Amino acid sequence: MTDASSTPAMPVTIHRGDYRPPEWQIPDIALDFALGIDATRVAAALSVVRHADTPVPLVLRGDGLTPAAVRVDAEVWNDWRLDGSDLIVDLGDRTAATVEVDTVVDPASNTQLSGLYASNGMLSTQCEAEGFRRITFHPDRPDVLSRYKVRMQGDKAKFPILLSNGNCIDRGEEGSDHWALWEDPWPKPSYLFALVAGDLVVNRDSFTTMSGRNVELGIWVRDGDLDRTGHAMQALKDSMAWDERVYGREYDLDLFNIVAVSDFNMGAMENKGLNIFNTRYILADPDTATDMDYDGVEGVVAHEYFHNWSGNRVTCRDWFQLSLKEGFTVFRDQSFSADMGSPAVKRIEDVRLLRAAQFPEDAGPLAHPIRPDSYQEISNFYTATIYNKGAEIIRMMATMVGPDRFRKGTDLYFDRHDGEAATCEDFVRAIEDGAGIDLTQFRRWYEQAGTPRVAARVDANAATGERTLHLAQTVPPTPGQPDKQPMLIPLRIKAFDLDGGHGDEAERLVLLDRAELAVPLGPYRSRPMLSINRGFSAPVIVDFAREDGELAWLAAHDDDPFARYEALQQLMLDTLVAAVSGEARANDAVIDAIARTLEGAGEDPAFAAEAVLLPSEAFIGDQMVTVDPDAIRRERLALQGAIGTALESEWRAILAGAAPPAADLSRAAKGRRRLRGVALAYLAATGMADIPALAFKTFSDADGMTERQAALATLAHGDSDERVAALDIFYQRYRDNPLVLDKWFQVQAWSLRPDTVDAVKELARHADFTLANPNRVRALYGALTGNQAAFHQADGAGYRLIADLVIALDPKNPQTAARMIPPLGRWKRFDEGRQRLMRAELERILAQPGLSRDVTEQASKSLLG
Ligand code: B3K
Ligand code: ZN
Repeated sequence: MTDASSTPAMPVTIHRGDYRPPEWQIPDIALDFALGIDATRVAAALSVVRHADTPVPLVLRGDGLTPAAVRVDAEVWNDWRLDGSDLIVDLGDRTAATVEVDTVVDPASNTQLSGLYASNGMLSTQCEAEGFRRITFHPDRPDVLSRYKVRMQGDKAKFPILLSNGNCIDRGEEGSDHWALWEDPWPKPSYLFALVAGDLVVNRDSFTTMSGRNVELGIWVRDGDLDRTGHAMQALKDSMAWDERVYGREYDLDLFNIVAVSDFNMGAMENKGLNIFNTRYILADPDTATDMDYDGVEGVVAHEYFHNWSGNRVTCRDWFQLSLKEGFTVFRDQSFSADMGSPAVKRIEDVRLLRAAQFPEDAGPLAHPIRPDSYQEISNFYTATIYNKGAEIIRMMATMVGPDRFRKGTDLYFDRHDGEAATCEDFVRAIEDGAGIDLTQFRRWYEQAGTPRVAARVDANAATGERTLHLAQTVPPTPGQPDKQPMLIPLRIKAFDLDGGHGDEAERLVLLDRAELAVPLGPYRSRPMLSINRGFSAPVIVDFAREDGELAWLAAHDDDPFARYEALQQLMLDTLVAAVSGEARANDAVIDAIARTLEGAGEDPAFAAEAVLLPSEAFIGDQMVTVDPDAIRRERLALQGAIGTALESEWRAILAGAAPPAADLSRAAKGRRRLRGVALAYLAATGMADIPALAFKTFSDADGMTERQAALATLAHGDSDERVAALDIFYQRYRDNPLVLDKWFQVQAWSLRPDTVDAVKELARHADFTLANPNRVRALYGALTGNQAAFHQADGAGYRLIADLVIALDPKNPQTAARMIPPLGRWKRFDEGRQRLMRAELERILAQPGLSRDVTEQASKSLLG
């Protein structure tokens, strides 16, 4: 297998409107693997059935494969040819046949981590979206569903454990080899195929389903990692119970296996009955994982488990429908995590992620609707838009109909489409029919890209005191979509009456379904306190001119915690944007609001910690016409320092008590640790002389990773001897633990120090840095692109570093290389000097010979702006 063979010179654009049903279906597949790290022989037998009315050849997609032999109905067959990398088999006028194709793949040299690859001496697969064609010739499209029987044979010592989808129905030995036969009774698309062979140990448990069936659960890891799998196992059992309770969905096999792999392009993969995970989302113990890592494990285990219904039992007709499974499954995992912890904090985290990752995507050259109309490389569409905006679209439907009717809709969806490859339209129609709602206009969320803006204003009839809320929406132009239609935007609002007059204090759901809408609020003696888009009921930007004191009032009194958070954030944002624009503005209102939030922190410290965090540098930049990264950094640090100084005693009091024991993972303990991290960061921004020693003490005293990492990150921003000592101690202690070593790279790339770009350049030459591991690449370079002032250093050194990375990584791992490009594509938002430098780097990338389709698509679209 040569990686270059998957690199066409001219990328072809695939259009959603060109969908045609498959001409051949494959009800059954038998695969026989003779396993080897450098050479695995794959014998595939496809039982094909023609669905086209007239004779058509069978087209089997391949990527880097050569057929070693082709047989049809057990006879050697010569009526085949290669068309590019695809195998075309002429079957004459047959309507059914068994087509056998033998291939050989080289897992050791598969650095793309797509298809069958070797990682740490074990073999594993990643087939979504189009990796199966790197293992054997196949239509490799999600609307071809088959029952799989998989035989695998290999050296007992090298591959003691042999796993695939479904149930193991037979096994045996042959000399130094052993073999296993797996059968998956559920028809599935090729992207859900999985195989793992290696030296693994298992954490076993079981789950009894709601109908009383016993399911054997296994989490497979490398020797030595077993004692870090407990949290993932608990999360799995919690997910299984939750999906039964909330969606009525029961697991459907006797076995559910998860394997953790250290080299993995994404977070995890929902292969039927055999989920494969990035170790990052399985392994956790208090010494090595932060509370946030624990939450990540729980959320991703749930996400992949939930795919068993939303994705596997009902799959996607084509890849344009990706959000059908991803948006819905993200919504399901978000709801699960909210139920397991704090709904308010979870909502804040999800909205923060949406604003950090999706809003910029929607506002830039790579903007696309949650159901895209075209793509060149589908791997580039595993985006925040498909996933996170997709989840918001599902959430809006749920908000509009309420939980009971939503459940009727999803029941109908699963009933109607079980065993099928469905479309987003199928989902919307099931919600319409099951929940009883007309979603005609709502469908525009699937069609139109861009984040809608809603301008809101309240006026009064002087004679009657009657107040009216005026709403006006605009959807910005995006690539290929210059003109937009009005969306259906559900806004939860409440107008508080501060003056004791008759007011409408009940929350209501306003459906903004046209360009402009006037909503009567009722009579109020004074201007009502408007709380709008409560709970972030719609993924939009609301522009509402506030009078002095309003945001502070809402931050203190709104009965929706998300709205309290939002008001305090807006107050901070207004203050920061004014400062960056050179307007003098007092910090008192922000400081008072934070003080008040801290007073109530005892009840919900996690909420308080979230609420008092300053908006990120990137989010401040998103509010500006031209982003000034240096001024944003300066003013944000200045405000942080001012808050640190003004509330010094409060922060010190938070830190004075002992930290909760690291093994205490209760909501309260996690919240207190989070607040302590925030307190330390505020104090550090003051520049007070004793802070490095205090941070170092926190670092040294820490009995777990949450406190240790927070203290290390704080020290990493500064210039103290303690910084050098802590980084060294951390490195020596964890140099053999790859996931923790990632943190060591990451905190240095996150540093607010002026020399961070140079430090990253240096770290890339560190003996422990490697381009072969996507986690390590993201830890160093991904952290740099998230460090706004460093990445956008005025001399362009940050841009150059990322472009150099993309160029070096593309021949090895195009998927991960392409994911580093979008930050360079935001050039339009910056000053002319930076624009020129960013574009020059995109041009330099595009000038490289033999670029992958992945990088070509992302870089060329990014250059267009
Ligand atoms: N469905 C996988 C994504 C795999 C994509 C690979 N290019 C992970 C998930 O969303 O659950
Ligand atoms: Zn998913």
